Amino acid sequence: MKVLGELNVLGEQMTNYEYNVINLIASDNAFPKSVSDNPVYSGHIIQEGLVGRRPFAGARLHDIMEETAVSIACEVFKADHANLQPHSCSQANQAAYHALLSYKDTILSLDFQAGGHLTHGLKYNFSGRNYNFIHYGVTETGIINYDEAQKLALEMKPKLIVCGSSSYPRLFDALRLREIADSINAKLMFDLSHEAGLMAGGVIPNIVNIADVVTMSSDKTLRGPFGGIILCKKELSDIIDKAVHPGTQSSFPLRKITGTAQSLVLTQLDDFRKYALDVLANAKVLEYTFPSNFIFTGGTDKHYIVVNVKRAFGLTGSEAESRLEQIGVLSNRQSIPLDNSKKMSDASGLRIGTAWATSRGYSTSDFKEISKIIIEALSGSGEEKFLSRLSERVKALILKKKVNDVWHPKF
Ligand code: DSN
Repeated sequence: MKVLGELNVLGEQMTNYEYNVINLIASDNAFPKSVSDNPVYSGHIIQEGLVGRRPFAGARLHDIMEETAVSIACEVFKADHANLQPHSCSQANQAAYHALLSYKDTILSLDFQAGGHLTHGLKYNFSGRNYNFIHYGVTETGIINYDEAQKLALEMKPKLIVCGSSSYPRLFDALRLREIADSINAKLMFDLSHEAGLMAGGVIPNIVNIADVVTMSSDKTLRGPFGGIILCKKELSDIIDKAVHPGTQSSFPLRKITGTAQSLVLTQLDDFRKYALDVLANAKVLEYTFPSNFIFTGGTDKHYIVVNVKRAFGLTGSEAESRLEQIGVLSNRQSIPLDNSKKMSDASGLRIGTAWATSRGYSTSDFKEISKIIIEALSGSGEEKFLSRLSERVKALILKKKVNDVWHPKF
C-alpha cells in the first residue's frame, strides 16, 4: 500500500533524525534498552476498571500484576496508594480534579507564565473551562510568592491548592503550601510530572506524603514508558480510583502498567541514582555557563534552566529555538514571568533540559561544550556559514556518543 510505504520511509527518516540531534527538551528522555528489550509483559491485552471489578474476563493475572505494580509505586515514593492507569500526567490531573472537585469549584495554582502547566487552569484547557482557577505567581527574584498564595487562599477559600510546574526550575516549599492549605481546610496537590525521577532516585527531597494527591509522568525524568501516575493518601484511594475509572478513562494497555513498574524498580538501582545525579550536574553546567541575571530564578535545582533569551541575546524564545534547531540542538520556547508577550511565539524564554542527553551518556564535559555552542549560536548574527561550523561541533558530540549508545528513544 502506497501510503504505508511512505509512512515507513518517514518513520526511518524520523528515527535517523532523532539519532542525529542533541535533544535538550526538558520533558523528553531516552528509554533504557534494558526495559524495551526485556519487557515483563509484551502482549497486547487491554484491561479496564478496578482490581477485582473488571468488566472483561480473564483478569486473574491482570489483577495480580496491577496490584504488584501499585505496591512497587507505593514503595518507591513512600505513598499510601497509587493508580498507574492514567494515559498521561494531564489525564492524571483531570482524574484528580474529578475526584476532589465539582464543576466551577475554586482552585489556587501557580500561574502558567510563572511555570505552571496548562492543566493548572489555562483558559484554553479543560481545567480553565470547568473550574474557577485563581493563580499565585513569583516574586521579583522569580521565587514562588508564598505570601501571595496565602493571601489569595484566605480571601478566595479554594477547595484545592495545586503546586507543580513545567518550567519552574526551583524546588518549592511543600511544607509552607501544606500550612496554607490546612489554614483553610483545602486539599493539597503536587504535580511532580517533571521531577518524579529525581525524587525516585533520591537526589531531591521526596515530598509525596506532604500532599493529599500527587500526579506525575512516567516518561520524563522517571525514564519509563509514556504515561501518568497518581499517588494519594489512603482515605482518598477509593475516590481517586473511581475518578480514573469510570470517571475519566476507560481501557488501558496492561503493558503500560508493567512497563511503568519495571522502570520504577530500576529507579532503586545505583545506576539510576548515578543518572539522576548526572542530570543535576549537567544542569549545573548550564547554570554556570549562562550569566545568572539572564536565567529565570537565577539558577536551577532540577534538570533544566529557563533563559531569558530576549534580554540575553535579543531573540524571542521561538527564534532561539529555531536557530538551535538549525545546528542540531532541540530546545523549546517558554513564557516567563513579566514577559509581555501575548502569544507563545513571542515569549522571551528558552527552556534547556538535561535528562535525555544525560540518559544518552553526555557528561559534564560534554555539557560544557554544548553550553558554549548554544551561547555562540545565540550570540552571533545567525549567518549560515557561522551556524554550519557550530553544526559540525554538534555532529562531533553526537558521533562520540554513538560509540556507547545503549539507549532507545522512548516509545
Ligand atoms: N508539555 C510538557 C512539558 O514540556 O513540560 C508537559 O506536559
